[in-house]
Amino acid sequence: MKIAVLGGDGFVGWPTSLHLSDLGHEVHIIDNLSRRWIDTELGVQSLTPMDSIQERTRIWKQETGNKIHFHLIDIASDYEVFKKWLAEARPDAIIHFAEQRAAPYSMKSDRHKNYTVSNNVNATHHLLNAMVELDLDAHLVHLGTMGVYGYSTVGAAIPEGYLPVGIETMDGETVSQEILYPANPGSIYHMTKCLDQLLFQFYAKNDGLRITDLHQGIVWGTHTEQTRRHEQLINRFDYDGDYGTVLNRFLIQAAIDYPLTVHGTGGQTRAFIHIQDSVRCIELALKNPPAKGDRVKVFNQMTETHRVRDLAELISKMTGAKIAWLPNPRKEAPENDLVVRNDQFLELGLEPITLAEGLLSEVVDVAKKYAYRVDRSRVPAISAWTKEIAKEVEKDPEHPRLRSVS
Ligand code: NAD
Ligand code: USQ
Repeated sequence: MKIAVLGGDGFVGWPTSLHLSDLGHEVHIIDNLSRRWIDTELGVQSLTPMDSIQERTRIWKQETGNKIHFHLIDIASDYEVFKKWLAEARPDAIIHFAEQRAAPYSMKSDRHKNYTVSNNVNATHHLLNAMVELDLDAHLVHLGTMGVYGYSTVGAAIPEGYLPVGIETMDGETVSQEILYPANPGSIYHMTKCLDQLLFQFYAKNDGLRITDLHQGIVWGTHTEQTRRHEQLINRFDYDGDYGTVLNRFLIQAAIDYPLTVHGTGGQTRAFIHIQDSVRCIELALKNPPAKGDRVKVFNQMTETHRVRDLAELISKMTGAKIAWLPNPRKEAPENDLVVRNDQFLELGLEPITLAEGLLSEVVDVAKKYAYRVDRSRVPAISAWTKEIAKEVEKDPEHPRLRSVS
């Protein structure tokens, strides 16, 4: 297949591009490199030394003989350029990763909120709009988030996208319907993913676009089979307070002897998936497209759930790292349970990689190898969800340093 990977220079997009190229697909990465610019804005860099996208694709060609094409396009602001590219390339499938994906970055200031909404919503809408205009019957696979559901405990498993409901009619009868699970975003970033869901629902219904939305949990790890093949194919690894995600942050913190930064009581339960499973799930989704006229196909792309403090305790036991209990900069439930259905990927043959000491220590080894690149002052997460929380967090005499260490 000819596959366009929008956002293919990113943390999940790059290993996905390599995986698909390895399977023999013709891969075209489209990226505006905004993630690299945001590193510059924040004064941080990936833990791992990443080469330019041109250099990365050159090494891939040298190692495998396969060409990955790169096109520098901003799909949120260069609509005409993007449409022209789609019109000429006419890909069979499009994987859409190209959004601003960090919740803390999306909550930093009014400017960051505006940027996240306009970038993410325009990116998704431009893609859908252009596909209709060009009669492009490509299978669109979007990377969404578990965060569209919220993380509240209702005592029931979260279904894959749709919730069966009974509605009482005016005659007093009950009719059954399946509706999109009620959206309950916890940040501006997560809200844009909820808006994406509605855009998909409309374009599938109105124009018959074939769309799969993958509600993905937190991705951890760094290597995949292909990124291991050459030092210069290495994946990016974010550890800073805005882009680093919790488990990867704890692993790098353990490696540099920095107390593990647990927010609040660490009672938040979240869904997780290893990067190798993430790329495999995308392959499975590509092989199983919906038919024209079908509703949006939704998969929960996660393999296990964990409570944040349990992860911290596990890593602390494994590495001897201390745990720091910090004021939570986010507005989120201090404790929640989370049970998630993921039957569809399991039925399609996914064999989940679960949190095993071997894999965790492999990431700690990567972190130790590149520890010299870490700026410890960029580790604290200081982006606050509300002005009130910002005041509370700033009141802490040791802000942004650590408050209590156990
Ligand atoms: P990332 O920030 O590393 O990659 C996103 C890529 O998209 C970057 O290379 C960026 O330059 C590009 N991009 C952003 N806006 C663009 C635009 N307007 N035009 C062209 N390119 C643009 O993020 P990631 O971690 O690889 O996540 C990829 C997708 O998966 C995101 O949509 C994210 O919401 C979703 N996701 C990620 C995780 C995770 O834990 N990393 C979990 C669940 C879902
Ligand atoms: N947390 C800590 N300490 C830290 C960092 C985070 O306790 O140092 C806590 C947070 O308060 C939160 C939880 O860990 O309760 C998860 O935070 P995170 O930054 O790992 O994940 P999140 O903000 O939800 O976002 C990440 C990705 C996003 C994706 C989402 C999937 O950045 O793109 O959509 O995971 S999910 O969480 O399932 O919605």
